[in-house]
Amino acid sequence: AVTHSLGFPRIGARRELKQALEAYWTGKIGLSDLTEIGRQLRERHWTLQRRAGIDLVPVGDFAYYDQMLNMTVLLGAVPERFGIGHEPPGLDRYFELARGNQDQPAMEMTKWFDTNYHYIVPEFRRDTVFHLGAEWLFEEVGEAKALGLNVKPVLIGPLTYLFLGKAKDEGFDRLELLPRLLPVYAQILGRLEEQGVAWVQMDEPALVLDLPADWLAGYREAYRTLASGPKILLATYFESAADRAELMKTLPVSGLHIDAVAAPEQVSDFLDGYPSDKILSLGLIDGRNVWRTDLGRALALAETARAALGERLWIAPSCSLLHVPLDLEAESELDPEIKSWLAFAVQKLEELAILDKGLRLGVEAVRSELETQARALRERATSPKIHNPAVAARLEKLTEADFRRYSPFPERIPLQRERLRLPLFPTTTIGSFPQTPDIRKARADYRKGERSEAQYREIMRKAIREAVRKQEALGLDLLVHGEAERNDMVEYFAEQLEGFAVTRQGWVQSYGSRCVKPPIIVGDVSRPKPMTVEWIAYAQRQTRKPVKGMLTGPVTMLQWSFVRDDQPRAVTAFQIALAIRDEVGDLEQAGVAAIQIDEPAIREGLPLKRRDWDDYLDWAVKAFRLASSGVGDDTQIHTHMCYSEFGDILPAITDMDADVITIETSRSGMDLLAAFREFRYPNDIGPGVYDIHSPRVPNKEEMLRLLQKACEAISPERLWVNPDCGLKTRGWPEVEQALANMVEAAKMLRQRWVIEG
Ligand code: THG
Ligand code: ZN
Repeated sequence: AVTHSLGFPRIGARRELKQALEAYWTGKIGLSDLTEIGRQLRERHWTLQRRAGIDLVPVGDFAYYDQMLNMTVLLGAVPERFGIGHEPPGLDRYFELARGNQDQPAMEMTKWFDTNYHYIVPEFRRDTVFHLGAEWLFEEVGEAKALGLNVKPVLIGPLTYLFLGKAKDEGFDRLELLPRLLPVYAQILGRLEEQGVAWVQMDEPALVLDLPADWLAGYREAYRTLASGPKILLATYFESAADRAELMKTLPVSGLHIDAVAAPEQVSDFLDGYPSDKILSLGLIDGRNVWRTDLGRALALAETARAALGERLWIAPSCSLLHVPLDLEAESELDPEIKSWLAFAVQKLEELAILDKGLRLGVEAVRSELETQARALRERATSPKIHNPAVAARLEKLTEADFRRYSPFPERIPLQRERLRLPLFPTTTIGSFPQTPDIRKARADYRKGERSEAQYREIMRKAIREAVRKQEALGLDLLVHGEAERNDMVEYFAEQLEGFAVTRQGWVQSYGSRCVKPPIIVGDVSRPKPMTVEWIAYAQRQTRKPVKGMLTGPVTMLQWSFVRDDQPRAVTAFQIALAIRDEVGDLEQAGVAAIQIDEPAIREGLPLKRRDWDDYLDWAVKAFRLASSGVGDDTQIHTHMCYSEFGDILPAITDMDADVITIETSRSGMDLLAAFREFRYPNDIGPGVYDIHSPRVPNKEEMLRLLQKACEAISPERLWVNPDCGLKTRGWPEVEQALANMVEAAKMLRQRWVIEG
């Protein structure tokens, strides 16, 4: 079969692209240094894929910031507000789009489907026009061809491109832009054809979403218009496209790609009456997760398809490999047994090559590879590293009462107020304070063994003492310890929990130059010993004001990790919830009166199809309640969420029954609060009054205005005063100034309230 990949990680084995980008942005290297590193990475990654046996290598999956932003400049759809005009932007202006400039905020960023990758959202207006823009794609095709490679340019298809953008004019439907957009796609395809390109991959993952009928009709129009150029492989992934099978089969394209990992059952829907003029590409290797493939099963599925399709069967990973780390070989410290269960991008291509060999030469030819893989999978299925009977038994014994606080909120809140002794409009922060170079260096040195544990702990204690002292001086009411000891809010806990594995080099791009190392949930989760109590208790000993305990919630732990594929997500979430519940209990025992359990990822965990929402929200809310409900009425549970847009899940958020929720609102001028008011959110709420994503220090009048606006939506005794999010990415001087203004604003509000009230 023809083997291909839909896209490949671009950041580099040692995050070379990240280093180069950040060095360029700070003026340490020049443009030609940056573009030379980009070129080398492309060459290295293409060659690597070719050597692994990939017949058609993807071109156009590389980007200096984001592949969606590359589409925007390729289509000449740069927002007017940047004043760039119709000339294609060079890299400098391109970075301004992504990161903002003196006059203009950056283009918005949001999650790419249900992955943890963020793309730059196209901005559309009624008068948006398109024209052929940047030459980058054609240059890269030239580069790859010069290396003697068979190339397959990758574009985001016109409907998905429009659907994922945002209409910036009121009462205007971005689908109206399709007729203006298609001629530019046709031009791009024409240029690629001139370069001798035979196949173009058009990513249309929007097809797996709940699309309105007029959008579906748009697919017919679009692909009829684009039928005359190079052959088109229309790619869907992340979910089943079975609902669209009839539409897709009748589009005038030369091939379809479907995800046979996320939705293996759809293969038969597509094979059934598959048109004889099209190839079918099956995504057989999971591009979203890190587990080795059950090659026997994948080969059997491929053989079924081959019986129907013959040479018209192509095979590939399920989606772009952008979402997994590059190479497992870099993980020299990972437990060898666990390692034998895993495959990163490079290993996934090796798996694909085995499938291809099996298809070409028969199962016998790959017997030993299949055996080795099957043995690893059998060992995984029965390993004591995975199965912890005590965890299973504890889940078994849960009752309704474990998911409920003792008393309802109206009875709890007076007890909490009395215990915490907070004023009206209490001030607090979300949890993290600036991670200073000292703190980062101490952690790096400790990891390298250049610093003893005792020295490391003393540096962290000092950071905590200073954070507490600063908060006291600022006059904040509910303090935090500042999280100096944490690298990342998920990794920190994953390192300490049984059932998780962490990597040293397993970087996955999050956005631009930013990466995360998602932990791997390998087995049943449990907590061998307290994870945060010592630090919080230390902070509490430095002050008479209350200090909040700070934890990451079960849904966020799950969402930002690679998850088990051998049990439902809900079961894993409940296991994590129990581990956190133990930590909450220990914090309470240690006298901590307020405990925050962050769930920033709860909204983004929503399944792609609406029909799956209720089921997800049901277990996600339960997981949070399981983690948080073990405390007495007078212990206050906080939660925090960012990336707003939760208008549509407010009932679920209310169901979480946190005593206090802090949310991101300042960027939207408190718009979100209208939703909370309409819904009559019953518990305490802290709408952020200070946008921490920008170095700008808001003044007290500005924050007071936001608070007064908040008072119109929330009853004043329910209102908290806090920033939008954690402060770890900011510097101390701006943080101190902004928090001083925030405390001042709260005082002014209290005064007015006393006078008027
Ligand atoms: N932690 C984890 N996943 C996340 C976030 C997180 N996913 C969603 C969201 N937050 C993504 N946002 C960011 C913001 C900053 C960084 C990464 C993702 C970042 N990373 C450092 C870098 O690339 O330099 C690496 C940090 C490190 O050394 O661990 O700045 O907060 N798990
Ligand atoms: Zn946040």
